[in-house]
Amino acid sequence: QAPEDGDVSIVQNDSDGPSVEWFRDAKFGMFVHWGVSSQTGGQWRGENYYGITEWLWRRSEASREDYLGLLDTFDPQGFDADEWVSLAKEAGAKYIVVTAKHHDGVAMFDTDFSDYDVTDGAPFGRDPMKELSIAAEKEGIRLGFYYSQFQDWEHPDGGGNEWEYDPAGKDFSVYQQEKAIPQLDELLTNYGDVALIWFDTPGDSTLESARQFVDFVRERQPDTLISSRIGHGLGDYQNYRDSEIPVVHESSRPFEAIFPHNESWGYTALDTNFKSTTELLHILADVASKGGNFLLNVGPDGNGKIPEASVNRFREIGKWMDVNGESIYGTSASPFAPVPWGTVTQRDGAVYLHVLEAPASREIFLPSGDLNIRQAKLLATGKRLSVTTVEGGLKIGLPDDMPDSRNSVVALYHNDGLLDTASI
Ligand code: H79
Repeated sequence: QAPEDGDVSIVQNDSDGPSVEWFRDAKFGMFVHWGVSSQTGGQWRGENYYGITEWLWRRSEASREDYLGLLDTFDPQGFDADEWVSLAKEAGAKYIVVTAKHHDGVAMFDTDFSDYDVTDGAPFGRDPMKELSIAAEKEGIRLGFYYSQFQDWEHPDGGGNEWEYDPAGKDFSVYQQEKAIPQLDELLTNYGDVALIWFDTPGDSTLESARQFVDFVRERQPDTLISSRIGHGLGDYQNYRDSEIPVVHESSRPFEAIFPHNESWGYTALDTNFKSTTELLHILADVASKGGNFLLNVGPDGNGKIPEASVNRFREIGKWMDVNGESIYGTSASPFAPVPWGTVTQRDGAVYLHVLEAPASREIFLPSGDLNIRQAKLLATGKRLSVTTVEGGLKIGLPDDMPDSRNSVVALYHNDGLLDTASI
């Protein structure tokens, strides 16, 4: 079953919830899936596990001893929090979300409420969440924690581990009270400002249980945002399915579209089919044109290193952002129906045309004649472009040599303020 975020038609946000403005404006973030299973890269005990490697325990149905034995070898001496944070920064990401605890139940931070953490329970002996929080604070980038609130395959009463424990004898509230809530307490107490808690897959958790998580986060850090995968229509922003971009985003909550770089969130040695930079830049423009954030994943390996292919792509995105960031950060959804040559974003007094496929005619049509345009130019070069009023809209002339074959942005500066979304 695909992870869904519950019934989004019943949004039960508390009206005095945290401000989502920074999140709405951020537009690009770095997701990090890292855990003890990252050591295997999908190859374990003579078997190849193609696809999502963070599900290794469930997929292999290994015994508790065997899977949790991966802690005994977890010693990523190559982990450097500054390196990860600098890469995010260089790429133009405004926030980082890192797996503090995934479904396997292993804490990637120092916890007093489980024996299974990488600090006391592994040779590593360091607290990577602590190191990341310090590095992020230093670089001025926000840090959020992924915390699997329902599935916990290590705790006998955790959700989603029926192959290991008898469901009939389980009491989810025991897990919630003795592990999940106390660990969230640690994460919201010992790591400075927590930008968000990325709850995932509500499973068959109850509304009461979800409410308890929300109330607890609010009480500890009132500004911390909560993902909609807490379920039951709760949460401060909306997640869609993995790798899904909505056709139109209709909720008043901001949204986030999440993508892995290849076919796994956790590190895999079996899949080098990374999405190209072009593809990633198109996703970025597409998501922004719907008004949302693009959260792009990396899966560092068992030594704490982000795969070179991901590093290169993040750097390329950063170079594009340096030139074209004006058309992404702080923008809102396109006011136009879909256009064949690309996507559109806007802010007060500006419309940005993301030309993903420049037509051979070197002319693009915008279905609005109402724009009171002062200037049209290519962001990359500053080159002025011609704008002509034609039947039903505007025609913009493009040069033969577009500056960036992946996405060249045309900025139209006008005098009409912010245009009504989807009104044209
Ligand atoms: O953290 C990432 C995923 O591990 C997590 N959400 C994203 C952000 C996630 N939780 N649930 N799912 C994804 C759905 C996964 C379903 C399956 Fe499977 C896992 C299908 C294939 C692997 C079930 C278990 C069927 C095969 C193994």
